[in-house]
Amino acid sequence: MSATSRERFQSSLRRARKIAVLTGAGVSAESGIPTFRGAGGLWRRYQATSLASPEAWQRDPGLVWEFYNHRRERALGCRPNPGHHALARLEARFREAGGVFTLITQNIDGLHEQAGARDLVRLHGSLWQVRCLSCGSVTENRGVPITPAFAGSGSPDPETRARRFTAAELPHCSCGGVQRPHVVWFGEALKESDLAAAAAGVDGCDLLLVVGTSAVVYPAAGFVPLAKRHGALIAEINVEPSAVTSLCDFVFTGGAGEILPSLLDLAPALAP
Ligand code: BJW
Ligand code: ZN
Repeated sequence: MSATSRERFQSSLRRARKIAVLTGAGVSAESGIPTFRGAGGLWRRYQATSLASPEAWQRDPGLVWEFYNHRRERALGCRPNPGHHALARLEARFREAGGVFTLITQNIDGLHEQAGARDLVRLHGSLWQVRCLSCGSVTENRGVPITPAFAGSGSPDPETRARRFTAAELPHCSCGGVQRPHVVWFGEALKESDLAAAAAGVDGCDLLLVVGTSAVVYPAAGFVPLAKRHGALIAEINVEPSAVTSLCDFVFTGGAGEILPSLLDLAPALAP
């Protein structure tokens, strides 16, 4: 990272009145949550659509729950890293100074919330919420295992043919309906109000930070060209180039947990 690039970025940060941040799995990598694609990514071991899809749910809901139960188990012991904390501090400081700040995340792990993020748009739902397929109610559920049948089930094997879990062993709502993870799978629509909140945050922003995302999944990735078209400066923080690197005015290469505190905390006080 050259000093010039950092200084130019920080001067843009100082002048900004409206900031949006789009985060992906990479921001949580240093907390111990695996990313989806790339080295150590989840999708290297499981086909992207084999478990996080409506088709997989239709085929074998127990296998899908085994996958999410395993991820909940892993995420339970994970804490926000310095990158999550730096973003939460920037939000607090920027708001105090009268700026508009929107954090848009594709992550479902809850680590931004744990770090103190306030104005957060969770585009792909939450690992810690379940939705009833009968009455539609969404409830917080932090239980690990998700039901006693999933205790010690570990990492699922999509190659396994035999169904391991019966319908009765899946989580159920008080109305009797089966509950599914409250997350957005491929081919499913994102919540309109979340899309509207994200679009409002990006619309007219001076600066968009794109942190730890491969930017290949839509509509989330579309917020980057949208911000660019509206004249925002774009800064990327990632360990490697993404699908939107060519649109970026600033590219900071490295781990979010290392780069974000040094980049954001050194910026002089904002004065919108
Ligand atoms: C670090 C780091 C460190 C590592 N520091 N960095 C337009 C064009 C083409 C296709 C489409 C389109 N519009 C829609 C589509 C289809 C589809 C899609 O986008 N497909 C593409 C893959 C081609 N989109 C959808 O289906 C969406 N739905 C939709 O559009 O519905 C339309 C509709 C309307 C009306 C009715 C019905 C339908 C839904 C997308 C849902 C995505 N869901 C998932 C799973 C969520 C639940 C779960 O977690 O299980 O979301 S898939 C997965 O990908 C997850 C993530 O949020 C998402 C993005 O991944 P992310 O965060 O970018 O992670 P990685 O692993 O890809 O990247 C990690 C990055 O971190 C890398 O760059 C590393 O280098 C970096 N990194 N360590 C900083 N320490
Ligand atoms: Zn119900």
